[in-house]
Amino acid sequence: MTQPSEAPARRPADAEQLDVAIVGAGFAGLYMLHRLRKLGFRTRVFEAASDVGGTWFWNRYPGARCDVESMQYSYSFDEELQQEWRWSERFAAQPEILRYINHVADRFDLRRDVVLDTRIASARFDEATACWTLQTQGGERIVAPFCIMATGCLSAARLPDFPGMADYRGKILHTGQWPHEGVAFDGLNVAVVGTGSSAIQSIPPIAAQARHLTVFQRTPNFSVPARNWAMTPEYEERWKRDYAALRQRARAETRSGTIYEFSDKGALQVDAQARKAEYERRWQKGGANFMHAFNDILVDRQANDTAADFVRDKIRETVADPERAEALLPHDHPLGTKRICVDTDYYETFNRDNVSLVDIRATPIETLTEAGLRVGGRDYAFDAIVFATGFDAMTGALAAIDIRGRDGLALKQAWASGPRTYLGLMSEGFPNLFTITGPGSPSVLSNVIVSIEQHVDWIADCLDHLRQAGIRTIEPEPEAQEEWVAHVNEVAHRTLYPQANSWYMGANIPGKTRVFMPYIGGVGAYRQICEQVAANGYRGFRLMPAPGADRLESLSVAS
Ligand code: N01
Repeated sequence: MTQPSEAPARRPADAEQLDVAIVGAGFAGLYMLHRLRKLGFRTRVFEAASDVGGTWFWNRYPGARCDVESMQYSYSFDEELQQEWRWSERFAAQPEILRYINHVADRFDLRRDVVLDTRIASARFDEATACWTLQTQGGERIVAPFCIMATGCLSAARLPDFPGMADYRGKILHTGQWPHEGVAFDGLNVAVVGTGSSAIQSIPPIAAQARHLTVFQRTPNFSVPARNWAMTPEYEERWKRDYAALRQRARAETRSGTIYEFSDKGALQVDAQARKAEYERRWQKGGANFMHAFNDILVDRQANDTAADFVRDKIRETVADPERAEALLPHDHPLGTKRICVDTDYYETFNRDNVSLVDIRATPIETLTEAGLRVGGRDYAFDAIVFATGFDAMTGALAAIDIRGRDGLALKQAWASGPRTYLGLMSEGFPNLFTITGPGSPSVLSNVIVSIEQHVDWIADCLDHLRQAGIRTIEPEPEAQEEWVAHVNEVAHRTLYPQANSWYMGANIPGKTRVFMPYIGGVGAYRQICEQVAANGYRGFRLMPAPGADRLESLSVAS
């Protein structure tokens, strides 16, 4: 393990000039910095938090853990790194992933170009100079011809705006902004609002600590057991022996960028007994591998029903009180069309004496009160309320920055009826502004590190090409963008996904346009499309040459 190296970068001097400004120091921003620095670009990363880590810096709630296996949820860009790092569990917990990110930051000496505690408030494109000016919340300015948003898809935590929020005297917590000093729930009467992945992970450990835990559920969710285990030398060795080839397989041959045990059969191609046996086998092995028991679970409603029925039966078997089990059964969406949850003892927790479940589907939370909250005229008192209410996904972190492109066009305005991008990488009207894992790319439907690496590599190669070709601006052609948006939508509607009121659809945010945001075509196919676009002279992008020598100044190669 490397020692923490450099102190974080100094604060930006006013109107600091860079070649490329990167926003966000999570997995995406750090790798982007690494690539661009190697190419000789003057680059810095601006990060709102007090340290690197992105989502894994903020989501420190009890039980926070990745549901992609750690041997796969890690960078692949450096063979030595992937050989030397040792994961302690099949599914790594948040502290270990954060240690890993810090290790990477130190090992590649990235910190000296990461400016911490610096929230970017606005980004404006100036047509005359073809430069972006970023302004920090503190008023400092950074000027660069290129700007890369590595702001994450699940980073704008969302607290519902219940009346009375300010009146409540207890502790308000959000899973996505967990206090760094931790929270001791011992002896406390606690509420958790929400039953998504964050809630499903945090409910068991909170219940184990609190005097009493009340879960407020609006929509029951499907969850499969993680069956986490301590890493074995054999399993680790199996991956490391063949790491490069396995990573390549995940990148090129899978939809989700993760190697699972895939099936070439549809659920209805086998008889009921064989189907059940297959679900049972996967249930016992644990993890999202369950979703791959048959190849049509996410495209055929009847196939999906067989898997959903299996999980509902498991819930009935696990939860002792039949009425409570019934209340926990998901019925309103096909299995997996809201992200499948992966848990440790979630359903079992509802057998504890100190856990209650309140259904707020028909009677929503009316208000917070001084002592707690009110539902259906009944007052509940709590020492702490944990909001596991999710994120303004995919667009929220971008919308939080006042981004203005050509002619002062606001990104929020351009995306008012849903995000419009070409390949999820750029948006028309916003030249030289890239988004890593932006809407319209596989991003949240994939092992996100695979998608991050692909985008970072594509953007780095693109910037290198632009520099060599003397190109001043790059921007999608309107027709290419329209076609891509239509394609993203069309592919999504070949699946069951749009049937759920999910955050993929923007449905969790009141007033947000409902459109399926990520690209569901799969990381392998998507990678090929991106590569072909680049190989064909960045087909679908408008590349404008620099007038005279200006370009050489604005895209200097650091010596
Ligand atoms: O958020 P969510 P999350 N009143 O939006 C409820 C990733 N992740 O933080 O379904 C009452 O899924 C809401 O109810 P409903 C993963 O991709 C990964 O849990 O909208 N309830 C829902 O139950 C995941 O999908 C990992 O009716 C309200 C919950 O709050 C994504 O992050 C771990 C409400 C929000 O669920 C987001 O997960 C954690 C209101 N006003 C997260 N508003 C792993 O890798 C919202 N809810 C394991």
